[in-house]
This record gives sequence, structure tokens and C-alpha cells, in this order.
Amino acid sequence: MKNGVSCMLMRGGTSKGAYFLSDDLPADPRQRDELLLRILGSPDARQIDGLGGAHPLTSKVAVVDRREHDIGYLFLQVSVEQALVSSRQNCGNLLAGVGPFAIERGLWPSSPGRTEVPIHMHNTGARATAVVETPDGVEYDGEAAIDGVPGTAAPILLNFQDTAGEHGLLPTGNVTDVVAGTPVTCIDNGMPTVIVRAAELGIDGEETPKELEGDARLRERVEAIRLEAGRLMHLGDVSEATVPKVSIVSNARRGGAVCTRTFIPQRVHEAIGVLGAASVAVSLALPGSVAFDERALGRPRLAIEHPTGAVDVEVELDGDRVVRTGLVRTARPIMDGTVYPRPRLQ
Ligand code: NQM
Repeated sequence: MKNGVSCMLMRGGTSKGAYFLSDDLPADPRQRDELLLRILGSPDARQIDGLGGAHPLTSKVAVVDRREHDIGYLFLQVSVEQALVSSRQNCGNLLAGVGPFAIERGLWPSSPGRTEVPIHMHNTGARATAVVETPDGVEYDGEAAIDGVPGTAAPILLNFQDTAGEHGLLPTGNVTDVVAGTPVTCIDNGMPTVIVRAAELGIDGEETPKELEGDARLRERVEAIRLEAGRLMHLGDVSEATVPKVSIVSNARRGGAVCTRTFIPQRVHEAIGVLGAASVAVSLALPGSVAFDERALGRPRLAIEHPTGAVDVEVELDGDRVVRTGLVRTARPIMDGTVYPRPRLQ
């Protein structure tokens, strides 16, 4: 068999993706993206001829490289049904696998006990630190449970600094805007996100992803809000972009800080993205935002409820500057070997 590429398939948080060393992929982004489409099996609703899992949450790629003082991570979202690969968003879930992958591939040395891996996220230029359990090499087994993933595994602590996007935490310059007739908060603590109250959309907020995806009028309204908000957030025409995400918020149902349902942006997330949750968490503590809840002020940890449970986000704010965001994920290699791309795109 010819033309295979070295690849590790990993679960990172509540997502799954193909991890590559940057040196194993073409340097030219167009050639790289074309190859990744053939590897994942896109465009095809079932991704039957590739590694992709027929959902945006399982059609993801991490490209990892060693830099002078840290590890570089480029996230690529591979569309399922379109021949599109996008570097315009980051992914905190696949980020959870980057530390272990870098150690396994010998890019970063493992320390006895625990290893801190500093990571530069190429998509946004922001920094993260992953704390990986390494009693004797990477330990994947452990007691940490994250909602949306069955069972338990070793915890991977992710700490983010300076994750606000290039246009700041509030890219429109306002805490609240009225977009397509709807009050929203546009926020970017690592993920450009439009926050909308469920009541404004005439829904309860606790519907299942399937129910929300099946509501054509709601989908149209959410997309109209997203397109207009995208322009206000300096993202231009976002009709083919996977950002901004739209998080619909309502009162917490299970003792958390807020209940969410997130369009990412056509499908509805089965849980919530890591940086998406980090962005929602900050909006809870920002006076004037559509999600503001004074009980969130000064709370070190906020539980963001989602369709399959909740994710705890630690936020440290200094006024409206986010000093640190932290959360716990788990990750696991599923397969390590050689992947064979299909010979042609279609
Ligand atoms: O927000 C899905 C995921 C994500 C992104 C998406 C993510 C994040 O859950 O940091 O992790 O929002 O498209 O993998």
C-alpha cells in the first residue's frame, strides 16, 4: 500500500479527531487541506470512505509541531458534506489530546508525576497550558469523568491565558447588541460566540439537539442572527464559516449556573465546546450582558449545563479582562498507525 500518512486517532474531550505531526503533512495549506478531505472522507454525509464520523464533532484534525519553547497546535475543522477545511476556529476539546500526543511523539519531554505542556494555538495566537498525568509516560486511565463521555479517565487540566480574540472580549464594542431584532451578547473568550436568551427565540431552552435541528423556523432565525452578528464581530461574511457559534441560554435546570444549547453553527452540539463554554461563562459575569447573573460574580467555578450534562469552568476576571480560564478534560488515543487517503476527492 502506498501513500499512507502517520496518524493518531484520539478522543479529545467530547470530540474525536485525527492528530498529525506537521512535518507529515504538505506544507502548502491547499495541498494539506485537500489531503485531509481525502483522509476524513469528505465531502460525504456518511464520510464512509474515510476516518470522519459523519458529524462536525468527529470530523476534526489537530496538526502539532515543536516550537522553540512550546508546542504548536493548529486546529482544522473538516466539513462533512462540503469540500471545506477551516482554520478559522479553535477547538479546546481536541486541545486536550495535544499534550499527550506531543509527549507520545517525543516532541515534549515527560516529567515524573505530572507534565506541564505549554501550547501555542496557531489559529488564534493564544496560549494554553495542559497538565498531563505522567507517572511513567502518559497515563490515560483515571477517575475523572466528563459529561458527554462514558466512563472515567485521567484528568487533563487546561489553563488558558489571554484567550480574548483579536477584536477583544467584546468584538462589537458593546456588551449587548440588537441583531436581527434580537438582543444578543457577542463575546469571544477564545471562541466567537453569540449569546441569545431562549425566551427571545420562543423556546424553552432545554430542547434536545434533535428537536432544535428539526425546527426549520428556529434554524433560520438563528442563522439570520449569526450572519448579522458575524459582520458586527468583524468576521465578515460567515455564511460558510463555522464561527461565530450561537449559544442559547436559559435558567439552569440541574443546579448549575446556566443551561445552554449551542449551534456550531448548523448542527447543535451534543455538549458544548471548551472555549465555547469559556465564552458563555464569562458572559454570565459581565454586567449588562443578556446572560448576566449576579450570582456568577466572584464564583470561582461555573457549571455550564449542556444537553449531556455540565462542564465546570473556572474564570478569573479583573474587571472585564479575563485573567485565566481553566477546565478539566480527558483524552485517549484510539488508534495509532498509518491512514490511507482515498485517491481522489470525488
Ligand atoms: O469551543 C465544537 C468541540 C467544539 C469546539 C464546536 C471546542 C471549543 O466541542 O473549544 O471544543 O464548537 O464546533 O470540539
